[in-house]
Amino acid sequence: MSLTAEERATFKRDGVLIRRGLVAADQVRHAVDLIDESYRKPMNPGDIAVYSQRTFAPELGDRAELLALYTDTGAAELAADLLGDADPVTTAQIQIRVPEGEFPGVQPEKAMHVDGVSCPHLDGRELRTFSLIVGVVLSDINDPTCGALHYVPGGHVAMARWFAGEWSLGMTEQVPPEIDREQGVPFLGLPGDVLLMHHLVPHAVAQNLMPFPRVMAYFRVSHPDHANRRLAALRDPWLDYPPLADTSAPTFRE
Ligand SMILES: O=C(O)CCC(=O)C(=O)O
Repeated sequence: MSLTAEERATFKRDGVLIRRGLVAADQVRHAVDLIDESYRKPMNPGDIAVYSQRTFAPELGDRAELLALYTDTGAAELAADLLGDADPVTTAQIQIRVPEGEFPGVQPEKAMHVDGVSCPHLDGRELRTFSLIVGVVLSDINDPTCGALHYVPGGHVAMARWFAGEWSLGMTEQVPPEIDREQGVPFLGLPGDVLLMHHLVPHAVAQNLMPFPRVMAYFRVSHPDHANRRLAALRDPWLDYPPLADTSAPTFRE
């Protein structure tokens, strides 16, 4: 499976690409059944904050049914197509937005950020970056108020400029003020839809005002050289994307 020329251009411009229905219904069902079983166990509201920063159902992170959402659906091929080459992915992250009505005040909105930089729960000098995030929708996300991910199209270019010119390691700001003020575009979709998002695209996550959980599985994908050049990859959005590096880069909202 590979990307079309139009998809490449979209990814280059927006930093985001969406493939609807990439994951087959039975693959979705196997994953949902597993997560559902774990979610039904009594949950301590105090743990939800920790799960929201790391992963829900940490015991399921290496389960074949979850990893297959990335490895056996064509998503891994699309990632390799963007990056030229990619390290194998060995864990799945489950992110659930719990219904606000059931767990009031426990899971506030997540502010605009890029993953792995200036994380509030980590040492500010520690980078836990990667190249590409792949998100698989596992519940109906038809309404932004059900805890949708909101992303800033083209924000990867603005973030690279900020990282290169104004940011320094150890700063607590996660994004510049103009990005912090953005509402972002809600990523809406149905189970089986897949999002491929550049590591520098800023995103926020809304509270879930619906009565059912919003469930996503995420896979963090790295170019094999990423770990040796984390800082440089924050400042050059195409360093980890050799197949895309030779075409001209758009500027934010050009
Ligand atoms: O819950 C989500 O959809 C995304 C979570 C997120 O932004 C993160 O884990 O960094």
